[in-house]
Amino acid sequence: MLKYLKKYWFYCLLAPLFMMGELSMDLLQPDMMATIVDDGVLASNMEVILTEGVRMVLLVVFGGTCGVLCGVFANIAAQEFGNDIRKALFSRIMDFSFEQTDRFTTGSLVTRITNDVTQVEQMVMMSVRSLVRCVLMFVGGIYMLYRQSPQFALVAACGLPFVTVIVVVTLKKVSPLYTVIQQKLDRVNSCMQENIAGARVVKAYVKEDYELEHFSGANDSLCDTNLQAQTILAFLNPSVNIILNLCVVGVLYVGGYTVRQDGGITPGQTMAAITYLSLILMRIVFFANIFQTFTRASASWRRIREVLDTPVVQTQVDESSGGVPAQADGQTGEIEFRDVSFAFPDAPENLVLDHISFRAKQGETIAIIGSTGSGKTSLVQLIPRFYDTTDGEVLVDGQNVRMYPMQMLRDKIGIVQQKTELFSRSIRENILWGSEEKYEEIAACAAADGTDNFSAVYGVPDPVSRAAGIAQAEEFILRTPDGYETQVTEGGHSLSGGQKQRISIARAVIKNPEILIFDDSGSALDLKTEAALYEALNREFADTTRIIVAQRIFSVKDADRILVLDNGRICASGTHEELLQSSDVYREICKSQLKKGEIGA
Ligand code: TTP
Ligand code: MG
Repeated sequence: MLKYLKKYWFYCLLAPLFMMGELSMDLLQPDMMATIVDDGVLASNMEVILTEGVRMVLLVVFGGTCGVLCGVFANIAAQEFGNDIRKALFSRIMDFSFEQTDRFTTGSLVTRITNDVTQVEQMVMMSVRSLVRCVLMFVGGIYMLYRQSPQFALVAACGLPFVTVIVVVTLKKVSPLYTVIQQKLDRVNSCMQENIAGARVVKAYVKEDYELEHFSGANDSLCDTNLQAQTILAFLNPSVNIILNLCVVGVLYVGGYTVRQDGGITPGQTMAAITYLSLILMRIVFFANIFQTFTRASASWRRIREVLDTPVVQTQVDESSGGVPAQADGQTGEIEFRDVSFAFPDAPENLVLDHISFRAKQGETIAIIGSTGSGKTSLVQLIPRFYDTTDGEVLVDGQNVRMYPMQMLRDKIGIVQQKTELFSRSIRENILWGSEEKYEEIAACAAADGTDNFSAVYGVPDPVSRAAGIAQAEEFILRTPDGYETQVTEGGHSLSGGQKQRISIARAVIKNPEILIFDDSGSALDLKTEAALYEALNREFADTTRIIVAQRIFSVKDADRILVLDNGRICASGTHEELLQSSDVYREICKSQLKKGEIGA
């Protein structure tokens, strides 16, 4: 934690300094009050009352100013610190692999980056402000009490052990509950997240009440634990107050007993002593508060550390396999699977891919067909290394994908995933997303030498409209009122399934990658549009290796090679005609789709 605080050491130093200013004023006041009572009121000396009174007011103003400054600096330190941690967390979460995100759950990650950071922030705030104040006030209070009379200090010494025992017992009971509370908060957040994101499904199944109950369960459980903690804490203040009041009785007794003796304790001193006594004993309660904040924060910090300490598996280049590959000439977009087996890390016994071997040369179109759950998505996800293989090797341009720096590998690949994800920005930004820098460069070059190179090569002045054209998205985009500037709502809810798919295709195409992967990307397109898409791809991306995952024979029949995937195994491969001859599975798929007239020509 110090690593993150180091940057703000100056504020962490200033805050306690001003705190000391405020505190000294607080400690001096009861003493001055004693003077006013003893030398002013009892001696009927108006002058003392006035001068001491004015001094007190001035000190209060000075103390208040110090207090404000302390608060400001403590806040700067805590907020900036929290800000840094949130950024660090966010950046680490962005680097997570899919399985790492799955393991933490989205709800928990959201709690960690919001609530947990707030707890830790609070702790920093407390450390530089309340903790310092507490310690100094405790020590200073004892000193001032002793100054009034050593006998008073003795009374305080009798009360202290009792208060300490009460506080320690309470804390022992409460502390473990905080970890539980954070876990339960995770559950509430997960539940909320799922339901807000899945509101459409919940409504479609009229499951609001059921989900409400589910949510209430998680919420009640959180509430119970919170109540449990608060109930224990509720005993703290009254018990300490009892001890405090007993001590006050002690002070009054000592004061009353000696006040009549010559040179004994004065009434003013007795009054001051009572104030100091409550200052000292209440500090222990405050200590308990601070300790609670620390316990909560340390539970939170542990959870933050879990995220920050999670190693980024994905971006690590596997050094054992020989370091970063050099770009070999003439090898652009070759893919090879060498005896690849794969199981998801959370279910290692369940082989999703079973000894897959195939090779795709530059410019080839490989189609993968198979029933749902046969492992098509899993297979293509291994190419951009969303997951690592369990066994065997995936090679791109003759090099194992594990050897590439992530950016280099993923720059080669344009993948349209099965589940389209759009951002709540304009259509143009969604398409350009991931390729902005590249096109800013082109635009800058064009502006510099006055030639429109892009137009010269592609016949269209704008890469976005070229990509949209290839993806067959241009037509519907231009029909929207704002064209490319139309804002997409969160999750792309303002667009149809097919429209979203086409924008995702445009986003992959605009990268001009060596390898294009379409995971079921034609599924929401009508046959005419899909045919136009493949035609455009053949025209513009003849040299790009294409992998097309599909369920429909229509989408795969023109591919150079079709792999028929069945239960994680390639059960047949070849062209459409070859497979019609050789593969029963393929013929079955054809037959079932022919009935619906989908196979086309
Ligand atoms: P997929 O590879 O997703 O199957 P698919 O793409 O062929 O199916 P679809 O046509 O419906 O898109 O899944 C293969 C198997 O892997 C399936 O049995 C479910 C399992 N699986 C996991 O265990 N964990 C995961 O995270 C995913 C995505 C799949
Ligand atoms: Mg799939």
